[in-house]
Amino acid sequence: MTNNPELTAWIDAVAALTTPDEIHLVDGSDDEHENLINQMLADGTLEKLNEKTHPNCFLHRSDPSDVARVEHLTFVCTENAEDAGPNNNWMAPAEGHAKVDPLFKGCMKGRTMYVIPYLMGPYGSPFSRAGVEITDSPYVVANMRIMARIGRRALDHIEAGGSFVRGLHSIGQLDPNQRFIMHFPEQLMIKSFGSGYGGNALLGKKCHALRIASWQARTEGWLAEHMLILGIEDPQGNTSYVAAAFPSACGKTNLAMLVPPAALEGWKVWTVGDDIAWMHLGEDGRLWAINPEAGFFGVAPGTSLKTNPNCMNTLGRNAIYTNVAVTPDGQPWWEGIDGDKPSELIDWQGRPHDPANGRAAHPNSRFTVAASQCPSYSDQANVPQGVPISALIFGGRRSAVAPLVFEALDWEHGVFTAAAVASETTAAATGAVGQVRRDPMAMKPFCGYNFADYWTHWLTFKDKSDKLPKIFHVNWFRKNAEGKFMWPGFGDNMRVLKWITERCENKSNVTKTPIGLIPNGADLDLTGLNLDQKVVDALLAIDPDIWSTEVEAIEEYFGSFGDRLPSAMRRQVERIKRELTDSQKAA
Ligand code: GTP
Ligand code: SPV
Ligand code: MN
Repeated sequence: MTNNPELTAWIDAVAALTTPDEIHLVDGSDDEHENLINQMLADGTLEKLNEKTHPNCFLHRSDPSDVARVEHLTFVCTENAEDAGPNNNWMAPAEGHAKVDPLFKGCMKGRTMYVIPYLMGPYGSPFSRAGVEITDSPYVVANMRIMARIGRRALDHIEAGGSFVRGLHSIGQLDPNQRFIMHFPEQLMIKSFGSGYGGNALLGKKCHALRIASWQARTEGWLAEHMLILGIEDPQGNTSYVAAAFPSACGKTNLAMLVPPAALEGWKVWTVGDDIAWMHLGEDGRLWAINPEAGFFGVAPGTSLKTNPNCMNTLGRNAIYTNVAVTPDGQPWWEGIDGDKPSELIDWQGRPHDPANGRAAHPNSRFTVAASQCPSYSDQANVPQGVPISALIFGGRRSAVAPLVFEALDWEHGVFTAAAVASETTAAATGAVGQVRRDPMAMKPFCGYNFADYWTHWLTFKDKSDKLPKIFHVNWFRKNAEGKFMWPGFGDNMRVLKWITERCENKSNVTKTPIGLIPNGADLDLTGLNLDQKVVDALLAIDPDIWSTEVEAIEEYFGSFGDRLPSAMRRQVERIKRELTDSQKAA
């Protein structure tokens, strides 16, 4: 199958354990893909959607108990528990293997075992990394084909002697009680059992490109982050790049494909990536980012021509939809899509839609589609060295507390700000929705090691370069007393991006507050936006009382990391507390 002896030995060992009927080395060809699709149409794994309106599009309904990432069943298995940190579920590697290996025993009997060589990152990039996922799910193969660069060219990379991450996956019986997503960063290995869904099963994505890669990035001096990458072109035609980390289902895909409002004439946004960024310091001292992925696995609900036209124009063809609803004529449908709600729908579980059963599309229903189909796809997206990053943006979904935007004072304060991000939980993971939790750098579910060590790693960059990006914090999700979003969001987020771009050129003025630098009223371009000045003021206000409580919560959270917490984090807490007290006294 392959001339790489390590890979051959591993394939043989997995086959001996899982006893598949057949073994198929995935080459990524069109013929192979067509065969897989036909097989899935025949066995009901996929349903064909309306060929006229949605050419080459398919619907998959996952098991109703298998619709999102499962954080409580996700483990980081390191020799030393402290290395995984309080931010991860931990098991010793031997224990982890002993837990899952018996589940894999004979699990592919009657099934085909697919061996998918894949590359994360552009062909020819020194930053790209290879992996091999072995899976018994043809749905995973079809999705990996969109999300990563799979097949022959990835195998060439491995056969040329590169190391690769081993990912073993089986859907098992889709039993939530026999489901584990295990990571062995010291062994560059992933074992995932019992789920066919997204981040649990497409192992190149969160498991490899974040949990394993973040571990590698620390030891090798780079960053693997849960970030979109976009280019901002100004009316003069100059493009600068930013990367932004928001927690799952908090606006990365939407920001990455933003269409500026008409009033901001001449501004354009170019999409490089929508979920993951790998960043390296260049010889010029700047941070350069690549998108390791090749496709989007995006949230369907809320996506419309109004909110995200570039996305709607991306996903209408050659796409796989998971857990959306369908109209009687076979078109995908979800809450928030354009037009009126059709009187008849089939819901995400395949039943005639009855509002008594909840929403028609699952709140975490998704589309899988090639990035190259996106109208705003950047011509720099496949450049081997990546794009130079001028600003890093962090944020969360906070109905209160966090202002629309602020700028960190310097790198150390920026790392603190990112580490202190909190956000309301969403349907992207199982569990309660809408609960505020700390989600540092939007990496709570994805950092493959102790957050304290991760912040220390972030802080080391300060001494390595004086050309690091500026750091910002944003929040599109503030709500008023009626529970309505105060900021229009989506395309209008361009107004904040424009201010950020200007700040990177040290153009506009700011007001200093204890938590960071806030735009001066007139500097945030609100032309054409009919927003009451009172609302703008409220969006930018920093209330010292509310923030005192917030900083206490941050301090308490940091306390859970004990002695490993970098002293810079404590220093920032103390400074902000002191300055808040001063401003309370002054008031
Ligand atoms: P993952 O793929 O889970 O990582 O999510 P994501 O961070 O890419 O989030 P996405 O852009 O898919 O947005 C998630 C949800 O938030 C969707 O329902 C969007 O419609 C909604 N959303 C995105 N941006 C905004 C915004 O600026 N304002 C408001 N109110 N909602 C937004
Ligand atoms: C996320 O939850 O951040 C996602 C979807 O991007 S998943 O691939 O399931 O992780
Ligand atoms: Mn994501």
